[in-house]
Amino acid sequence: MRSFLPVALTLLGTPLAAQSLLYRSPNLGGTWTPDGGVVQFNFAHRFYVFPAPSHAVVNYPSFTLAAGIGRSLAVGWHFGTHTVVQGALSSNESEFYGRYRWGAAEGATGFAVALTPAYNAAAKSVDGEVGVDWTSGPITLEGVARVTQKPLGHSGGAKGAFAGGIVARLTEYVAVSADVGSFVSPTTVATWGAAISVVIPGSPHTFSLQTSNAAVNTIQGNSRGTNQRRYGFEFTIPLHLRRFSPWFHRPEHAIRTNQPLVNLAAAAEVVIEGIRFWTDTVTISAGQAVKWVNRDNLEHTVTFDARNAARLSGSLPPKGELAIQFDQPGTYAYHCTPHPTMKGVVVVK
Ligand SMILES: [Cu+2]
Repeated sequence: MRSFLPVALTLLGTPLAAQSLLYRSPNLGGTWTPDGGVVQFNFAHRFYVFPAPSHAVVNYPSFTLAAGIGRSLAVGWHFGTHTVVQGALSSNESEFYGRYRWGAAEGATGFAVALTPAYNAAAKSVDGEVGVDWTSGPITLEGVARVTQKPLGHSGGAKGAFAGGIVARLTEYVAVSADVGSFVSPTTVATWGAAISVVIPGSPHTFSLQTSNAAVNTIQGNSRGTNQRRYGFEFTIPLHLRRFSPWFHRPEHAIRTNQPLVNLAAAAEVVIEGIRFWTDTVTISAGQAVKWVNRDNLEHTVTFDARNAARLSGSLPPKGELAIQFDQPGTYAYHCTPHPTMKGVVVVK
């Protein structure tokens, strides 16, 4: 069926740069939600080396799996191992959470607030977190307030916890971060953490080297200090479900290619630089293509507002290009998903 379905050609297509360790410290879950249609997998591994003579190593792997639902909403699962706390039924800790985020997109200047209700299956506890972060230039400040109904290892009922952190981006690719936190209780050990994080160039992945006295990534685990100095790393992996769409759709719905657009001359070009589309409106004829050229070291998207144009949308890797051919006359408004203030219009005559 050719009716509306134009041809979208993506050059150097990669998944969106999603959740980034350059905007949060190691023991704060952050306020991030993946974009709709993106599944985020973050793997963190910390270990502790016992002093001499044993030098035994204890490993504390944990992961986060989260899916974006529409805008600013996510559901996820935190899983941590070796939660050795008195009263725990298992040495593993699972937390299921939802999150709603208001405010600026991750990495954009301004405030963001996230509400994260959760259920900790190991503690059989209803937990929650309110997180706030503020980003300006190279600095992000973070603060969270947490409440846990039944903290692991404590018999005294519900407890609150507070934590704060700071991230300083030294370059586009490298950041250092630190945080502290604690349950509101004189008998618990405060948490601390520090990390150096990097963007892996040309990829949507970020990686950090960390040291902390906390083990796992749940609301409770992020609040629970130990007397061990642990070391480790975290790796973030966004998975764009659209990548897999050819498995579910017939190929004529969208043709994507990594080949250069040799024969498809773009009738209009839109430059992206400084988190801005430099041409607001371009006008072409049906059958012609528009090319977007990304001069930023950031990933951007051309995401069409209208639902029936959604399949035209695409993403541009840092310094990448995207060309989209329009078969049908119409007015196509679009924006950039990570930077919603970036807007433009394609008019097809
Ligand atoms: Cu953008």
